[in-house]
Amino acid sequence: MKKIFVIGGDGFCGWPTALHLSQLGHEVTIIDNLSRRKIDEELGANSLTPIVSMDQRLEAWWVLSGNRIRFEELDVAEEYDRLECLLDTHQPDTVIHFGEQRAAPFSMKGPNEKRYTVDNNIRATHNLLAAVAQLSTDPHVIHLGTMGVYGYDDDGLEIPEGYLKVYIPGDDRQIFQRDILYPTNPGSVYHMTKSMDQLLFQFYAKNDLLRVTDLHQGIVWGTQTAETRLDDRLINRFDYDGDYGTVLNRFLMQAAVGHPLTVHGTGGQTRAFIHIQDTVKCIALAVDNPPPRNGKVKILNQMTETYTVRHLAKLVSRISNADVAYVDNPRNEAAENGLRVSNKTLISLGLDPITLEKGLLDETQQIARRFAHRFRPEMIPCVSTWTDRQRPGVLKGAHAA
Ligand code: NAD
Ligand code: USQ
Repeated sequence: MKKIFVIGGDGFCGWPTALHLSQLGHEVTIIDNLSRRKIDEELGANSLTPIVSMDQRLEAWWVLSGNRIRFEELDVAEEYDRLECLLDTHQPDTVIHFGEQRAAPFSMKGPNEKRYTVDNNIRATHNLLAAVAQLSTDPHVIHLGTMGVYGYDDDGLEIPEGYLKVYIPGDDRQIFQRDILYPTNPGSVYHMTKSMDQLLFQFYAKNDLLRVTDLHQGIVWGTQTAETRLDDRLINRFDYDGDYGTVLNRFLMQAAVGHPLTVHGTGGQTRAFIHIQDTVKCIALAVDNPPPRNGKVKILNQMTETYTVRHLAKLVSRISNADVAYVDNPRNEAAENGLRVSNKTLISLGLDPITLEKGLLDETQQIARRFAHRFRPEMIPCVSTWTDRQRPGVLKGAHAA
């Protein structure tokens, strides 16, 4: 069993991961500055599910499971000395890094949010790497990256796991071969920070021989996992507002409250998806399978299915009778794109994915309908526009399909 630090362990992916690893017998410490809860307050938003304080969460877990999870309230981007001291004192085997500002619309709201996202994310990642490089032990760093670093060029190529073999013709017809990071093409300031993270990992893996796994994750849907279901005090957060709510969870919530499903533009954007239960399984697999100290970052694509946004709307509409509304797209993104992704490593390690077809109805009934009374209608529209050429994604002027 391992000593594991979970940075960002109060968040949507981090909390169920911390519980799952604790359930498996690992000794877990959560590090979080609780910034996600503070941003909700600033935005006037809330999790659809009622989440209790970190102290109450951990007390409930202790009573139910008999396992203690330690918590340190710490800003990884700002408090370098405390971070280094914690790592030195506890000497974790694995550090899982979820601690970043993760919403693309929030990162595009204005200069303050752009600067905060870059400052927070890049400094958090770099502080962690600099501190780990200082240690005498050699913890495995697992980072939650994103599929969005690859961009959404639609030319039919299956996106490989992080690296691309390229053949470059030289002057004398000699062909040079290189293994390069797949060229990044981020679509928001948030996604750009994840592209920049990649270079930080590449450098520290090469220079300090750090062992790093970067999980390029698709959009996570669902709410509950086997552990968060055990008690309402362990419930996971469910974001539905125009900044933090991701597309499928927003559609599920909209269907539950009788709001038309807000498809941006034509809905021809194809994206990669994964259920939250599979997220925690993948991370446990990554914990068990660290890369060798070979100077190279291990990059895995952590996704299970791809869908267009309009297909998702159809699926949700079919089980809920919700109307579908095509609204202005507030984002500067391709109206239509294809997406083929290789996820062969996690499948080969034993991941058996939860599919949308199987999990959707359950999710709608157990979470979206149950907590529908908590939703704030004013939080539904996506009003963060990428440039002044885009319009907010509001229902006004849109037609129901
Ligand atoms: P979240 O916002 O719910 O959780 C992030 C947590 O990190 C929060 O609890 C926040 O308080 C904490 N945090 C942020 N900055 C910090 C700092 N400087 N110091 C300490 N703690 C800090 O986000 P999430 O949905 O759980 O995402 C977790 C990670 O997974 C992110 O890096 C995100 O980019 C990545 N990811 C998420 C999704 C998704 O669909 N949610 C998909 C792909 C990748
Ligand atoms: N969309 C709609 N209607 C809505 C909300 C969104 O049509 O009401 C569309 C968006 O325009 C976009 C697509 O749905 O084309 C996906 O948007 P999203 O908010 O669900 O996902 P995204 O902004 O890409 O970000 C989320 C997480 C982020 C993670 C990323 C994985 O917030 O942390 O990195 O998914 S990925 O998309 O694979 O890069």
